[in-house]
Amino acid sequence: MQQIQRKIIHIDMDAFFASVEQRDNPYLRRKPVAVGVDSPRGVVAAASYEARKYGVHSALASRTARQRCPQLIFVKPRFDVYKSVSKEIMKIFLQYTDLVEPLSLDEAYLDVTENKKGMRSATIIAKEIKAAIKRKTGLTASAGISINKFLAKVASDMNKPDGLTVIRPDQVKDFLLALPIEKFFGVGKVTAAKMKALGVSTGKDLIKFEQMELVRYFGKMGTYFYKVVRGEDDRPVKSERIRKSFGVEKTFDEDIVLMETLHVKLESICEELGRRLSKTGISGKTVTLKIKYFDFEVKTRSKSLKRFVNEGSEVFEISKELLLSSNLPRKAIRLLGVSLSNLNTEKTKPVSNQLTLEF
Ligand code: DCP
Ligand code: CA
Ligand code: CA
Repeated sequence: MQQIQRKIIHIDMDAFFASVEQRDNPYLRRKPVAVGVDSPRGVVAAASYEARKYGVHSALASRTARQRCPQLIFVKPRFDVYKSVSKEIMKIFLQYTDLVEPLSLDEAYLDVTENKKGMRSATIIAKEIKAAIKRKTGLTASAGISINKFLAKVASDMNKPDGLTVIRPDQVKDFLLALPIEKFFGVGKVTAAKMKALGVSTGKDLIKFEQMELVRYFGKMGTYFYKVVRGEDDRPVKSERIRKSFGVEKTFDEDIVLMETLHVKLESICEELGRRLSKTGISGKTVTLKIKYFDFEVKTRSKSLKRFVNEGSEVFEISKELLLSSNLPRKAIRLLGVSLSNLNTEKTKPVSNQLTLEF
């Protein structure tokens, strides 16, 4: 069966928080700016491109940033403004397709294979989107265009700022062979060191490994590496609009770091969910925990069960486990949400497509 070739765009705003500050305060333009707090324990959230020349970047200690660039100007973050810019760009994306998957405030995947304007060129769509972002917000974004999420994301990062990078189907193979291993999404410092120890520094080295070997070295990620280096990544763009779920979420008055406090909040969210479930008679097989951090990054973790659950206490036990997932960022949390999906209200599949045995 031939699969249709998808057209995926990844859009990411340039130096997002810092660019918003430079837009709103002309004094900051063309100067090294760090968004963050200049206190002994503070860190840089975002650095303007002028500041990056000095080695100042996100997550760097403010103190170190100041040492690297003495004339660095610190600006306090204004999350409300970033959030409203984010809403504006999401609105632009939705003019082209409903298949929009935001990854954080400043970036999203779009599947434009079928689009609302009947346009054939994803490159022209990306150009129009960049122009609309500039017109509506005064800011620049970088776009990556390719056949899957992995390649689109790598592409958007290649010609920042104000970049537009296309990896066409006929270029995919050569592109991946030449790609440095650090650029493979999911390769952090630890994995990069492991790869180097195995003699892997580009896609060309990676593609020589059998899937089994990669799984032995990298666990589940091994399968992912085996596939993406071959240009295979069939993860769909998941829009929020078509999700069928039932949930409760709560934004806190103050961001929370302490695990004990988070447990208390989580329990009350689950109790509320349990009350609503028993009122409506709804139950579900999948529990999803949603976490929004202080910087509006959103992560979700899910667990699927073989049976339906509808009790708050049971949902609490599962979501508590999910909250402890080891690969979640450890930073202040602004919102927790718990939802159930795979609901008992969904239609079950008709039995007619069962295998019938011929005699
Ligand atoms: N952010 C943060 N803390 C981090 C990383 C990012 O608060 N450790 C915030 C500030 C950024 C925004 O999220 O402006 C977007 O993050 P990106 O990683 O996309 O970085 P930038 O948009 O700042 O720069 P780039 O042009 O490289 O995308
Ligand atoms: Ca960005
Ligand atoms: Ca981003």
